[in-house]
Amino acid sequence: MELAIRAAVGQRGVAVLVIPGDVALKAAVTTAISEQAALLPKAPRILPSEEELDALASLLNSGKKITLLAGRGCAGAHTQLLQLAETLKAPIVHALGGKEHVAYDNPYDVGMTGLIGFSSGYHTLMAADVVLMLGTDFPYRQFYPENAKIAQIDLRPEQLGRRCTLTQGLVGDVADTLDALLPRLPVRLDRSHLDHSLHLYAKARHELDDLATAGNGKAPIHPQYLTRLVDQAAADDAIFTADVGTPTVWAARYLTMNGRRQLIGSFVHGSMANALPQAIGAQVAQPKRQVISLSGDGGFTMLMGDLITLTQEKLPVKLVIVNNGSLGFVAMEMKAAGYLETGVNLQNPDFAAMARAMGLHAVRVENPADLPAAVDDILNHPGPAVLDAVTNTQELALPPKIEKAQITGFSLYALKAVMNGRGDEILDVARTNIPFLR
Ligand SMILES: Cc1cc2nc3c(=O)[nH]c(=O)nc-3n(C[C@H](O)[C@H](O)[C@H](O)COP(=O)(O)OP(=O)(O)OC[C@H]3O[C@@H](n4cnc5c(N)ncnc54)[C@H](O)[C@@H]3O)c2cc1C
Ligand SMILES: Cc1ncc(C[n+]2csc(CCOP(=O)(O)OP(=O)(O)O)c2C)c(N)n1
Ligand SMILES: [Mg+2]
Repeated sequence: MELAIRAAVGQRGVAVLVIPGDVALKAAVTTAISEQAALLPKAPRILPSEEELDALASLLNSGKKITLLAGRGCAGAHTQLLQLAETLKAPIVHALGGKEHVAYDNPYDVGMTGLIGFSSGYHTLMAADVVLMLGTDFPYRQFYPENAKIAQIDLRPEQLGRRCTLTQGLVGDVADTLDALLPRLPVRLDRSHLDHSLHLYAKARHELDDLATAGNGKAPIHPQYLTRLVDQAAADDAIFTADVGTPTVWAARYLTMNGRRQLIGSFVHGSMANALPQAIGAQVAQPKRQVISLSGDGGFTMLMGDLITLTQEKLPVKLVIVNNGSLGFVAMEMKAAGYLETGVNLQNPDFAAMARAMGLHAVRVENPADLPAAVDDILNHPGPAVLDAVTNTQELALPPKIEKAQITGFSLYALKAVMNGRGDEILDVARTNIPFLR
């Protein structure tokens, strides 16, 4: 048991202890248990060598446009990260895993990059001549600049250079390594790359904010508006979980982090139906905190039986269903690849009525005008509660970088839709996506 505890905590992972049934039935031997300090030694300081730190300092000093790419490994390193950005006058782009640790109270934040990121995150990374990756395993190769020099700091050597070709790889803890690096860096004065990136970010943010409204006040509800309302009404230390699918997109773009909130998803494995079970786990672990599951209708219906767990275990999880009647993310991928979407429409029941029959408090909303009150009602309900929000089916979340192939694919989709007599749908798609295509 002690070995398993040390392995799990020390290696930041999972340890599996297998106990055969007959052993479990035997009387426990009374051997001494290790003292706390021996059971859980404090995490070691992991630092690159002096020569490597000097080499990194000179690489950074050689850069004209330095961009920092920050990920989940920046947890607990917010102060050092901001000091580094201030010293280098470098914008900070984040990977999704870094959102909760990086983006808050951060005057250097220029948003996320990647398919569902912000255009500013994409452009800021691509414009760099030197990139420093900090505690990130950002996976999408086509989003790394081809001609920049890239250095990476990671705790685990096997993570270095996994996603792009490196000029330098350093094994180290982000906070400790930056503490040792900062005294080696002269303060820069040139803010041009930073200011340009911040300008792009403000523009991208503004354009996304424009979509998070009640629109003309008529149904259907925009999922961006739903997420914005949930964000505004959620507790200061809420734990959010988001399903794989468009709920991940809305969470990445419209949830505000503050250093106390958390965002959990199946970001690495990308497995659907994660939000409800993750919310159950989070609520059991943190009974006093507000836990909000942003579920897709597809994801939710895959594990719908677990609603009973909420009533049975008296877990006050707030379940927000982004009910777009579709496996929306996959529909979008099909369209972008030039296929006419097939097999993605969902025939849903009234989820709120169903939840009420299972003993939960539940509200169904179809009209944007009813949404603010419904969100408040669900989030303030003392027990488990379900918000069934009927949202727009055609709310595409196009990538910030639209590849030529994808544009061709999009028109191929349109052509196929016309030939299939689904002209109305194309108009819907066009209308919803004009702001993205501008
Ligand atoms: C539908 C969907 C769409 C997605 N789209 C995007 C997208 O557009 N953009 C995006 O960014 N992601 C996206 N993701 C998530 C993506 O797949 C990755 O999971 C994510 O980018 C990884 O974030 P990360 O690098 O911060 O975290 P991780 O993958 O967890 O990497 C963290 C790294 O930090 C290291 N580390 C940990 N602690 C420390 C420490 N103290 N010091 C140093 N190193 C440390 C770890 O060894 C690891 O290598 C999407 C996921 C889904 C499901
Ligand atoms: C177990 C599993 N099956 C299939 C997929 C492929 N997939 C990714 S997102 C998605 C659709 C999700 O639909 P929904 O939960 O309704 O969310 P939406 O995108 O419509 O908001 C699918 C089928 C997956 N990631 N995991
Ligand atoms: Mg859906």
